[in-house]
Amino acid sequence: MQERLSQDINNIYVYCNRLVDVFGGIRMGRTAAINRKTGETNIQLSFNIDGEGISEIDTGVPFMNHMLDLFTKHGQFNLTVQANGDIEVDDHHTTEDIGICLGQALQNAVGDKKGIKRYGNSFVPMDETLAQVVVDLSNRPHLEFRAEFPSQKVGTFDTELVHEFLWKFALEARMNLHVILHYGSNTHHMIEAIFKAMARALDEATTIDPRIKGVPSTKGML
Ligand SMILES: [Mn+2]
Repeated sequence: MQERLSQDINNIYVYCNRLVDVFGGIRMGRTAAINRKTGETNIQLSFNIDGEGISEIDTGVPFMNHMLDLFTKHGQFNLTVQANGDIEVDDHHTTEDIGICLGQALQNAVGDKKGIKRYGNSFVPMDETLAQVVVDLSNRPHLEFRAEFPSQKVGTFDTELVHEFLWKFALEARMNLHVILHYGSNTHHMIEAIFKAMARALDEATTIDPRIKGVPSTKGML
């Protein structure tokens, strides 16, 4: 009940902000909604930076559902994703296009970046694995990916798609994203620790620090 209410409030923010974007005014909350349809995928996504960790994820790719669910929880975001993609081919297009939509949503939701911490760094262990993710919401897209997975598959999911997802996410969010897998042996643990560390690093980077006046850059803009 409470989750449903929170999600409804999130949707109200998103729809109000759409009206604000069209007609002008002040945006409510740090939210964004993305609808993207191509010959390969059809994706509806809504995102709230200042959420309660509530997700409603249906991508048709079970492993991505699991990753986006824990990304939302550990980042204290709210996220809904409805994706219908050509998973009869493989999970490539769907995974890549969710990365695009989530990146656009983050970039839109974070807005003018006034008062945010901008940088985030997080280490997350998962049993034998230790992952670190460092981000800079710099408006300069870059993915530094220092991870190798021992298995090519987790369930039916191709593990090479993790790089594909993260690169499109970094590109569209226009952020520096550094992923360092320090050690580990279980591929499921490794990917999960990366998504959790990324969530926590982004939670930190998007946090509003009352000491920061304006945009946190000596250039005066990001
Ligand atoms: Mn798991």
